[in-house]
Amino acid sequence: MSLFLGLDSSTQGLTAVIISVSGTSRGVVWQHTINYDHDLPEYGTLHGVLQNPDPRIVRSSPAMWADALDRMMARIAIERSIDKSRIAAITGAGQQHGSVYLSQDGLARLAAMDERTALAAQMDGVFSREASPTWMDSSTSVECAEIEAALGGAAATARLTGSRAFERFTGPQIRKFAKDHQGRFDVTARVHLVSSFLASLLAGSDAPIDPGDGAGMNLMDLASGEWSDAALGATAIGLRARLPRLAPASTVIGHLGAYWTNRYGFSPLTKVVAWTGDNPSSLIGTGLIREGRVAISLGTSDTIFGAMDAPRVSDDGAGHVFGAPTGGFMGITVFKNGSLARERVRDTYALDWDSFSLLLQTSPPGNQGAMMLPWFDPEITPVVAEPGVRREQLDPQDAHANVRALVEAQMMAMARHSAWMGVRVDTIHATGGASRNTEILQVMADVFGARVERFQISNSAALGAALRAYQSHTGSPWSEVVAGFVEPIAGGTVVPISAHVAVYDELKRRHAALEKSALSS
Ligand code: ADP
Ligand code: XUL
Repeated sequence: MSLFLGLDSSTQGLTAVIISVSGTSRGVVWQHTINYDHDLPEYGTLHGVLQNPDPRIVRSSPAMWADALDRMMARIAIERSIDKSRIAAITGAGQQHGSVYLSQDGLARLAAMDERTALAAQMDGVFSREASPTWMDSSTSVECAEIEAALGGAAATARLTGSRAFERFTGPQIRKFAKDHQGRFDVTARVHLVSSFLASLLAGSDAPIDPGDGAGMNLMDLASGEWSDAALGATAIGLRARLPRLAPASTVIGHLGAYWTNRYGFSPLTKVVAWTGDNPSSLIGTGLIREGRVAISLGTSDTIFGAMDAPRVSDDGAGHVFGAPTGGFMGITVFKNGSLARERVRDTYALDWDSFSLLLQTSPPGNQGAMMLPWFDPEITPVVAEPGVRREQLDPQDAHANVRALVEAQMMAMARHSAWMGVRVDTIHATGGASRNTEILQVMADVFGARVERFQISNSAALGAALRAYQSHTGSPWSEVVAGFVEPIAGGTVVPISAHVAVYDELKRRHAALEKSALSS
């Protein structure tokens, strides 16, 4: 029997999933989440990020991400039900696009962490930038325009890197840092992603970036999977020397470093596999190893994604094409006003999730014409730089109508802005924290006219990581890897109601018109 550990360093916390595989007998044996706000209050985050008066600037603490990893490993080490010596391989997933800036000393110290002292106490001088930009940051519009101009426009940038320049993508973020803080950039020896930084800590060496997370940087040539000279040149002078190498997600980058084996008694034979981004990892964790179906993740961000045989880049600039851990590609469209927007509406009317669901259940599909554009924060899809909620025939005091207007708007935006992927959606794999909410999934089923399936493990990014660790260790075919782990919950499927589907077919046209008029004003 072998164990495989998958980690997910996401916006609001770090989750671990351990799977056990012994012949045909397999299952999830342990899972645990560390929440940044509650469990590591000393870093002062709210929803995992640092507060800033400018809503476009959203950063977090790389020291906190490292500290959480240390605490998770400490927790696993004392867990009686887990035989640590049987953990054959570990890998993980990180929130995408976020970047970690290491000093020369910090880069050297990756291989020399002192096992007598907790990791958190060894972070002084490791970073050349103390606060890391996250995927929620939207402060780099100027740099996006500069990069696209240098690469021949938005469409040319998308053809080269898989996406036009997006504010949260790592390249524009690096460019802004290099322009605004040239001195700090000069003393930066390495720019890692959240994923490759944590992989480096585990392996005690400088880890590569995989094509799944690499494609979220506007720096990688999507077709070749190599750094693009043109994109690097458009971003910052001297960048190539500051980036780690690119390598497939299945690469074994080494074994657990001495810090972990000496401090906590993990086995020095445990392999560390390259990490990837949370969405590519969720592709595996929702079982989407072939083109044909999509998954919707209702996490901090709402995302809709699916495997792609060939990299068909979005014409309207809405979505992204990333590398998939299987070696192919994936299409994805991302929305920032996901769970936190739902929480805002829930809290405005003093609801809890049960009463939120009840209001959804007892209000009519189509909401009698009342609609919302829920841009509480700057939005990624469509791009909305100045946040502001729009209400159409919607009384702000009416809790019932606002709850339904929000969820309907989120689902209609997802359906409309994912059409570029060219996948005929008949089944959706739902994941993420809000996927446990059946009433939200009913609106999803009705808006898409598709069945929605749920799975036992709603943290598909951490499960996907555990499955990737297993695949990399054994070289087994993907269909064999996901079998038995990513099976729909019996009785958990939500089916579309045809009368409602017809209502939304019409409402999607009105939603498109409302969105267009809001964007043009
Ligand atoms: P991430 O991995 O992006 O940090 P998760 O996938 O763990 O996020 O999702 C967390 C979110 O799930 C919370 O912010 C919360 O809003 C949402 N959530 C949890 N339970 C429910 C529920 N019953 N109904 C709707 N949303 C929920
Ligand atoms: C993907 C994106 C988000 C983050 C959330 O492009 O920005 O889904 O990965 O962790």
